[in-house]
Amino acid sequence: MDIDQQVLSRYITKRRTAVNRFLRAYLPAASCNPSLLHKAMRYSLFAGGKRIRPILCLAACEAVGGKPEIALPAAAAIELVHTYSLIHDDLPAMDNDDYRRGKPTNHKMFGDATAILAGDALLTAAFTLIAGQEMANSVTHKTRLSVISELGTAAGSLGMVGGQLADIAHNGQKPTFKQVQYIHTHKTGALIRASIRIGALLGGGVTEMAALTRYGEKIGLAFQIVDDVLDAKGTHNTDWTYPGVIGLRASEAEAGRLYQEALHDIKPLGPAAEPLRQLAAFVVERKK
Ligand code: GRG
Repeated sequence: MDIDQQVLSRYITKRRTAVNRFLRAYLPAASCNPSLLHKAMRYSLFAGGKRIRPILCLAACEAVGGKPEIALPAAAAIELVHTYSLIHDDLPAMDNDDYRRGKPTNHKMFGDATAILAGDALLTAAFTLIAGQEMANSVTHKTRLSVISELGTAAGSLGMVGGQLADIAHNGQKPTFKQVQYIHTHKTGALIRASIRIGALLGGGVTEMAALTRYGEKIGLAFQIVDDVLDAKGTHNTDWTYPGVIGLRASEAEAGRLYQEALHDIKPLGPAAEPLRQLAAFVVERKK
């Protein structure tokens, strides 16, 4: 893969810093009442996530000729939704994980009830952010409504939450390829697809939207397949994963094929889409 590690790493660091700075300023301080809740929200939000979804959002905005600053609040909102999903996913009633982002999970630190509420508050903060002052001067009401609709649909029962339910509801049955594909495209893919579409919307993209949507779908699925492959090389149970149903080698090949197709999809966008090309390579080549 033609990936310039130094350029990409600088790009990612710059965008990640902008997202983190925005989020630090936006979220109520840990001392703000109710302090326990704000502490818990900030604990998971600043535990060291890669920020890949907001960075993809900013890159999609650039790819259609928009200034990334326009998309920054929405990109930050996407990270709020993502962090909520991780907190809830780690709960005893779901995956029951002790560690996330290299640190004890939210419920291990603050207890189940506070973790549920921290997740709830992060999810609602995402929509308050998009509807609030942060985007009022730079984005029309109509576009903001479209962003809210994209994010709500991707996060909800027809997207991430629906995929999560399918993932936890299978109770030891043997998976079919179609079932695993549904889980991946919904649980993980929907929010990544929305990150791209929201960035493109805010950048003023119209004719590019279909191509970017296809790119987002392929990169979203590739992201989860790579995650499965990394897990399969570790000690995780692989039953309901791509390696579990089609094998490790075929999963790696499938991620590579999706990457190539995603590049093909955005070929007409020219040099402005170079960050998206590099980020696609980052998604399929990452080691964590
Ligand atoms: C509980 C509503 C609800 C949804 C959960 C995203 C999700 C749906 C669950 C997380 C569990 C998981 C491992 C999902 C696969 C997607 C994935 C690899 C998430 C981790 O995303 P990264 O790698 O994490 O971007 P960081 O920490 O870098 O943000």
